[in-house]
Amino acid sequence: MTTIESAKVIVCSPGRNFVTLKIFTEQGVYGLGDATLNGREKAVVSYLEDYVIPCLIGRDPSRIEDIWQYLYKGAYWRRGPVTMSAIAAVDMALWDIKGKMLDTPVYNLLGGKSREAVMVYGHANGKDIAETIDEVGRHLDKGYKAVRAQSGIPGIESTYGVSKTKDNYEPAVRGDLPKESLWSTEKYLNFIPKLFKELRDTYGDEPHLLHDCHHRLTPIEAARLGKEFEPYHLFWMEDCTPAELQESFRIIREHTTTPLAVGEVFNTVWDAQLLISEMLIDYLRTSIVRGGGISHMKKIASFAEIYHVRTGFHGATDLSPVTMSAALNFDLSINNFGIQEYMPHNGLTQELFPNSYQFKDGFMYLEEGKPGLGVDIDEEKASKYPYERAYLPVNRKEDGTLFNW
Ligand code: CS2
Ligand code: MG
Repeated sequence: MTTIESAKVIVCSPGRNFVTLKIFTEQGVYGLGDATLNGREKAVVSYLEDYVIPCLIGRDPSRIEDIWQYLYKGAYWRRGPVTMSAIAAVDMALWDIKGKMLDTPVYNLLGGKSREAVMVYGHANGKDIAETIDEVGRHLDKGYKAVRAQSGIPGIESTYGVSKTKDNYEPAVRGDLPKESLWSTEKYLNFIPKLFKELRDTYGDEPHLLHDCHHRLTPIEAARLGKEFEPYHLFWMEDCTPAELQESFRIIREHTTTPLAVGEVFNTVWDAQLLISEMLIDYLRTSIVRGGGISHMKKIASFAEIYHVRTGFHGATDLSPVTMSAALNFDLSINNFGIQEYMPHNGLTQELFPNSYQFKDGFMYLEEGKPGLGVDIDEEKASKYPYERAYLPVNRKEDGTLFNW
């Protein structure tokens, strides 16, 4: 029997913070897990170092399910993004070890490939409609079949998803306190359908177009927007309303056929149980790093499959290449795969996290036969980029009311 000999947490910041768990077996095989929680990274570091790692030493790393249950039920205080990100990191690392010990990619342990490649969507954003249209065109020229479009809103100084520079949008801002922004739902609702009319007029019906409302509408406002989007048949309208109240999606569903995606902030099946079982959504966004790892996400995806709900994993740059590698192994294998978000990490991050995936013509490919997750971390290089606290922004309505960011 092999045992877990040690484990450590590596925190690095190649442009943004990442938290990586590395678990070592006595045989010298190690596994990696992503534990990055944007804006609250150190909380997960402590949860792992102070509470979880001591419980792992000496355990059999092949007992992935038992260790998952031990960390979930054994904590007494269940669920939540910190707890479930820590459990996810352990779970990813143990699947990585299992694949390496069996000399096979993790997708083979999950039932093998159901497809050769994974359709991804890119992020196009611009300060106004014209710039956003150009950015969508640039992504289509790169071969993307699916593009998310986010635009600046006239009369609002800055909004979610629109970056000043043209590289990918990174919302976490280094500094002593969160940046505050102002928001107007009225200005947004009166404007955003125009963007998608122009996009369809410009690029026709073929490209998959997506949009992220980022938790900012009430259910009836989301119903209105979904209806106004219908002529432009979006691939999905994401996070259209805060989803703690799962039954609120019944109102949206009654009014519109625009497909709904939700769940990047969820962390267990219980956050989505009613949304899935009442078919109130079409895509579940919960990622491997947020949703308790491969083991728990496999259970959620199987539950979702019964109700025609497909996966649409979150894949912003605040999920490390370890999560992307785990996600692609998962995406390749399950039947009810929908789409994978893909925001390319910067070159330095790619250097610190050597990986086996490659974008080509709108799809992501995993290098054949790489055992485990197919990703590594260059600890020596990572040590040169220490953690710097960064906060996600805080959002207020124009009258000062604290609102959803
Ligand atoms: C967004 C993210 O990618 C998405 O759909 O919702 O940009 C999200 O705002 C960040 O991941 C938060 O850290
Ligand atoms: Mg989102």
